[in-house]
Amino acid sequence: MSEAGGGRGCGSSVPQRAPWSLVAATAAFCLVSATSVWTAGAAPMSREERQKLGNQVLEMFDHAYGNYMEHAYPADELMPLTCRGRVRGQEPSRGDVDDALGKFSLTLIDSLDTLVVLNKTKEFEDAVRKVLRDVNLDNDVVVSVFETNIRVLGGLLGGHSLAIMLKEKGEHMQWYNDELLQMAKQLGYKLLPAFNTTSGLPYPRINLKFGIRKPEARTGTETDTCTACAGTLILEFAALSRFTGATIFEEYARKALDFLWEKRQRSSNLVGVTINIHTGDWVRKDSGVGAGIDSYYEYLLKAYVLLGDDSFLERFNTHYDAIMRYISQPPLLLDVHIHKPMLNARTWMDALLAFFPGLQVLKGDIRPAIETHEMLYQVIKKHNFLPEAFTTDFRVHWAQHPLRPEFAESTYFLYKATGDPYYLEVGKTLIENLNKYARVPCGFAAMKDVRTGSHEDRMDSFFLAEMFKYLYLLFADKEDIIFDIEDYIFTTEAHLLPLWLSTTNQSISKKNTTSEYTELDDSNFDWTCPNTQILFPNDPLYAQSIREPLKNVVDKSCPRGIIRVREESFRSGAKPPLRARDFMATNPEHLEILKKMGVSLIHLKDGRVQLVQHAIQAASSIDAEDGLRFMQEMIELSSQQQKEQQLPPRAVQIVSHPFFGRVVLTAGPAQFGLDLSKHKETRGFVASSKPYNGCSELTNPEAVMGKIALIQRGQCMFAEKARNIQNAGAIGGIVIDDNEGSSSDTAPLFQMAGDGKDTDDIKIPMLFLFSKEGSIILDAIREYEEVEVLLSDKAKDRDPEMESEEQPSSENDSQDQSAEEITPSSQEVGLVEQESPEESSLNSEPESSSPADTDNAASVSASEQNSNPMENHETTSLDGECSDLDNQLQEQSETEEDSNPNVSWGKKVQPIDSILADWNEDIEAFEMMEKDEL
Ligand code: DMJ
Repeated sequence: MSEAGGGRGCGSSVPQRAPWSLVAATAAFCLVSATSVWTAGAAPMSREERQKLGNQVLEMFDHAYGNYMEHAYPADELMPLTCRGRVRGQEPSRGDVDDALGKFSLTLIDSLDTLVVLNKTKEFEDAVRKVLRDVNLDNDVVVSVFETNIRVLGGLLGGHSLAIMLKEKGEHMQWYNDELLQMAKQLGYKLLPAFNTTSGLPYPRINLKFGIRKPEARTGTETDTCTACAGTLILEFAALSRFTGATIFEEYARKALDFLWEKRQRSSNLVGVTINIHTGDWVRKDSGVGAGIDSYYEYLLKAYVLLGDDSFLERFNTHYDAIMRYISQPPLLLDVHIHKPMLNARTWMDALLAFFPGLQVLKGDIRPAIETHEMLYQVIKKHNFLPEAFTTDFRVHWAQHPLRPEFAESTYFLYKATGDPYYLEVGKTLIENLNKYARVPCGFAAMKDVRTGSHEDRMDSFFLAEMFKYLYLLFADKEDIIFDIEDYIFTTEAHLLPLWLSTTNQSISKKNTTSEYTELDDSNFDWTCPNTQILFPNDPLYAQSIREPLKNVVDKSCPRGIIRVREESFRSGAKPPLRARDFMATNPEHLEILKKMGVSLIHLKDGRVQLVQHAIQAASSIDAEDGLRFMQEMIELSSQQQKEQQLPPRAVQIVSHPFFGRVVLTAGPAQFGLDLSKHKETRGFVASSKPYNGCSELTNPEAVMGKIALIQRGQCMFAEKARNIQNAGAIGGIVIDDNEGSSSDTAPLFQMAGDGKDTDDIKIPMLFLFSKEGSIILDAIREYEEVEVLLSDKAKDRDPEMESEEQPSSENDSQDQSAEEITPSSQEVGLVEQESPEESSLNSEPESSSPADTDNAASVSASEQNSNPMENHETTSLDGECSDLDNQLQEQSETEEDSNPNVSWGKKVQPIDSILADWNEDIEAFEMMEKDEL
């Protein structure tokens, strides 16, 4: 890594124009490169081992790319479970996630520059020819502007950048004549109508053929977009302008960025998650570094690196200062409200924020990068992958994992910055987990649920664009790559843009920009690079010493809910405010506190209690603010509690040849029969029952005896089906949905309810599969006749034993187990089989609002019997006591706040009027956030 960039652009003396061709874009923006000789800490990894791992990455890429090309191309993506292409319109809609698919061979375009990084020049040459021959950018499809920009425009530009590099080298691509660039330009013009708003912020979607407003376009009525959606264009658009000389692209992207900057919340310097593209009002006022905002920050810093424009660095530093002041609570990064940045907006983090340590490396702020990365790694070690969201006490909040690359990206940057072989070991674990849990015969499948290990029929294009690049580069030496990676910058989709663009066609920069830049004083640069002075060059144990105290942070974590505690409570020796998780409706002291906060407690006839806050009745504005937070926490805890009352999903794993456990299907549980979470899995061959609906005595008992019976949904109660197959001697049952095309990808998990009577007589396990997952088993029977499956609460490792035909079936222990009684949860209202009039009606509890709500009041109901909501939380992930470290962390964060003279917000006494004015907005924003996310 070049050291030339070390220190450039740091501190308050912002350079006029950095000689970026000297800068290693990978990680050296503010860093001094680490020594490659490691003397202590994690053992160094030999060159052979690194080569072996690099080769493994190449083989994995071949498996993913080869299967896409063979079974899916020219479709946008591979469906690795059913081994075919995902063509939009031909599969059930998955909502927004499908907006990335424009019938333009997305995965091929997204993979172009990965082929060159992985030294597959011949394949690259073939791929470029295919793109030029087959890809049509004029389809009548509505696509996301953001996704099309980062994946397709970025993919074409990355491909072009490396095509001209190869051509110049004189060996490959000699025929190439900027054709990819011409396609990129064509696409750029197709995206421009999206910017036709008074604000200059783009519409979130566009029809590739008809643009925005035409009746045929079927889009253009949206009012909101996410901040990242509007703020992640500058790298691709500026590169397109500078490559082609057509200035309009860079101008439009700059205008959108200028507008976002103008709209930042001026007292906190934070931005919200979504913004109205016409008025510029913040629609969602929560703010973090993950979903919805992430790459806006990334592009400000990288735009400075690529374009050398000081204003981008100034903006980035201003935001970064705010992030470190409010959002960063090391090792956590927690969303806050833009107007009240000392208030946490939620108690969980999303997986997208895993890119942030990488960005911090690029900035040169290594310590928090190491801390957050270490925390994320421990979450990964616990669940094999990073769940889409996890709570502050590291429980799974959203269990999916679509093979996201962000953590690998940060690992790569941290390795480049520290040279610490620990990060190579981290990369090795990522490789192992991908092969062990996500690899299927036809590619790599996203995880539907990291807890069960079940799969989703999905392999996103970013997996090829990013994951393999970062993993390969992690283990590669300079000579393993056919060009100098440090001459390029990575876009958010890991596409490569050459740094020499900074000096090409630069006359367009700043033209038509609307923003006035305020003078920024030195305090804006507090977080800019000072850490380089205390970094590791002379201390090879630096990174390890930061990680060490965090090594048990996940395992030893205690539920903490919202961890930030307002400083003045401690300074004055007063008790910290009452947290929703601690609240006991029977504790007189708590009731007194509620009263002070303007919260009244209403006892409902059905035994529940309802909380209503009238801020105006609070004893002071501080108490009113505490009341607001208490109510928000209560709402969040209630919804979390509801979630946890759901039965978790189960897994059906096909273990016979040729699957050997590699295909794991998401299955819905039953509220009766053997509870697979409490007992050993059930393993057996499958057989279809006759009649297939299982609604009467089976006519083929000999076929299902000792096997797992397949039954179709419908025509009678689930429990009746279970009894019929049990009487015929089946050891388990799988009910397959009769709604053709239904899939766990698109429908919420289904729990099979009992029949309203006693179901203790049902001893066998019963699981539910949607039609698409069910047809994977039915197809397997057609093809291989004998199909053996494992029913469990979590997929088992595919160890070699599974591949052995001799493997004895797990004993079916259904006979000696009594069925578990399951209390119906509110979530079941929409999920139980609707087939019987006898079905018991289920209450939704707790309710989230009261008809008594008035303008200035919010309410939440909670069960009195259950007045401490945390008592119901699962504790399996908690190892008993809080570690000292945890307390230390909390104390540390409190002390840091105490001693930080900049943190004065919390001390301000806000007038009651202003609290009231913000009140409705907060509740609305919170409700919207909940709606969007749940
Ligand atoms: C990628 O498409 C990009 O990295 C984007 O910025 C957000 N995340 C996905 C992968 O997770």
